[in-house]
Amino acid sequence: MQRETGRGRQIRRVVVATSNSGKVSELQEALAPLGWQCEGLGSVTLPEETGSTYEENAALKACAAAMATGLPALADDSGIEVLALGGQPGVYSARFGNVGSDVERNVLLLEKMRHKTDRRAKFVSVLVLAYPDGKLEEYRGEVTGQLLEGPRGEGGFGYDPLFLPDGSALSMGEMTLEQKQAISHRGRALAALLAAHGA
Ligand code: ITT
Repeated sequence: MQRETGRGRQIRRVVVATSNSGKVSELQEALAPLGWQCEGLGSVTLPEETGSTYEENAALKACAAAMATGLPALADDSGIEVLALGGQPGVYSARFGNVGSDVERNVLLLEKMRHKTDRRAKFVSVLVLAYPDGKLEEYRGEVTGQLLEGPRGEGGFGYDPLFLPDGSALSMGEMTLEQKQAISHRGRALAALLAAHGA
């Protein structure tokens, strides 16, 4: 695979290569200024995330969707890294504790953080835009903050209700989609993608 640098190529349609509905909303909303037609995964199944980095896993997902559809495909691999837990769950955030739901993962994370005073954490997002010819573009975004002692807000998805971004009075679960996009890890990665494509 060859990684592209510089300005992105002309695109009319793109596959949003994620099965996470929260990510679909964020990606579609952010891509609107580019005028790209966003397609869902349809019958395409994303591969197992066998990589040990966000970059590898995002590339696996984006390439699989691009190969299967013949269209450029955009995938996100992301996670939350908690300093007091040595950076865990990180790249394994979706599988944390091998429990099934966002709520169960949040309960587990709060349990592991009980009595911990250092609550610093960061979200990381890596976007990979893969073309059917194997070329890749890669964009990364991060946001630092603190883990709350309990959930706040009903918005967003995943660990959002537990995360208070630095400089914010609102948890990411209390933000509107637009507020979250303006400061979030994925919002920042998307801003880099938009800039590279001239938006
Ligand atoms: P796809 O692989 O289909 O895109 P996924 O949810 O499995 O969906 P990841 O493998 O990238 O995605 O796992 C990232 C996990 O990290 C995700 O399930 C959330 O629990 C968490 N996460 C990532 N971005 C987040 C965000 O913006 N807000 C809250 N939690 C987030």
